[in-house]
Amino acid sequence: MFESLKNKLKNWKEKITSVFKEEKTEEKRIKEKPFKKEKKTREKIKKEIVGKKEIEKEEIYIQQEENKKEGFFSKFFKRELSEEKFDELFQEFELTLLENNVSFVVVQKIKEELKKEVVGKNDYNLEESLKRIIKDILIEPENFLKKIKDSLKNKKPFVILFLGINGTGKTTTLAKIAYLLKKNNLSVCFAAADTYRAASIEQLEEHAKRLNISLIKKDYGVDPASVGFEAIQYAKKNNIDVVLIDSAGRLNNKESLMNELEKISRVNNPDMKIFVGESITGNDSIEQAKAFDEKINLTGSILSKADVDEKGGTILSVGFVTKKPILFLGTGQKYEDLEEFNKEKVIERLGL
Ligand SMILES: Nc1nc2c(ncn2[C@@H]2O[C@H](COP(=O)(O)OP(=O)(O)OP(=O)(O)O)[C@@H](O)[C@H]2O)c(=O)[nH]1
Ligand SMILES: [Mg+2]
Repeated sequence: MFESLKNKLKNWKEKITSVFKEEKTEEKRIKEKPFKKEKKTREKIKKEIVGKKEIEKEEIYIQQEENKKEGFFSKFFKRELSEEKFDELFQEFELTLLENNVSFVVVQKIKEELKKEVVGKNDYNLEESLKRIIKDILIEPENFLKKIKDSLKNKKPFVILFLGINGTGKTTTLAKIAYLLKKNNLSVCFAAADTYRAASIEQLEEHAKRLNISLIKKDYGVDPASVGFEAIQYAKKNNIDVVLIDSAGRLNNKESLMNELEKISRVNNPDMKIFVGESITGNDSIEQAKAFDEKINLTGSILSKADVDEKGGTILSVGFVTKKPILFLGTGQKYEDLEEFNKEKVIERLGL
């Protein structure tokens, strides 16, 4: 996971650090040398010139020359990394970040913050700065199970709607969540509200069987909002804690399908609306999350297929762009392959 971005980050950190070291060495060398030279000249002049007035004149002259030189060196070298140099070095890094699925706004944010920390500073710790900046960009989610358990004290069932475009892993992720909830002693039922895609109901039925969970289904082609509604009624009657509503994949630019999703949300009033996107898709996932959030106000996202994501940029960007946390990462095809999102873990994976 994240190998590509991790390696690129490492290379860039080394590069910028070596530029910093070179400038420091150069500064030391130049600062020491000219003053030794000036001292020598001064002694020589003192010996050569006779008469107090002349010596005073020369003293002033030499002092002026020294000041001039010191001014020049300090101006140049006290700014360890000039803004121009930083921009030049960042340009390459910017490309790397974009190539690794980091969204443009996040790249600009990193640039702006990093600039504040390193340009014109005598000393800086690039690694620490990058770590802090990325940590600030990521959003730590609330504890998922605690949130559900707290809510159940006041209202039952807790309803979660899964949504997103086609084939991102919505149904698989829903089943993984069911497995997690059951493991934590919460009862669950499924609403087969993808009444559109062929075999979608049978797919969910298979998970229901394996996990020993009740499934509420209707025919293909019926209003998906009504399936959610029935499942909630079933849960109320049977004292079930959590209803998980599957939904059909839909493109965020298809207005009628987005309106249908809004209806599912309005009718069933879910406690959580979770966008399931692929972590490998990059900017597309980020744009989709934004569009779904604008339409139905997401609780957060789950990014699937993080196990095959070499880049990691989507994971860095989705939260920042939607201002909603990533709740989990999907890390494989088994029920256990769901990892609670954790800032520290992401930072660690990036080698920071
Ligand atoms: N490697 C990997 N594969 C995953 C992950 N999550 C889901 N998949 C696979 O992605 C494929 C699509 O998963 P589904 O759960 O059917 O996706 P969906 O969003 O419900 O698809 P539609 O209902 O057709 O829109 C399946 O082959 C899953 O096994 C994951 O975290 N890692
Ligand atoms: Mg599905």
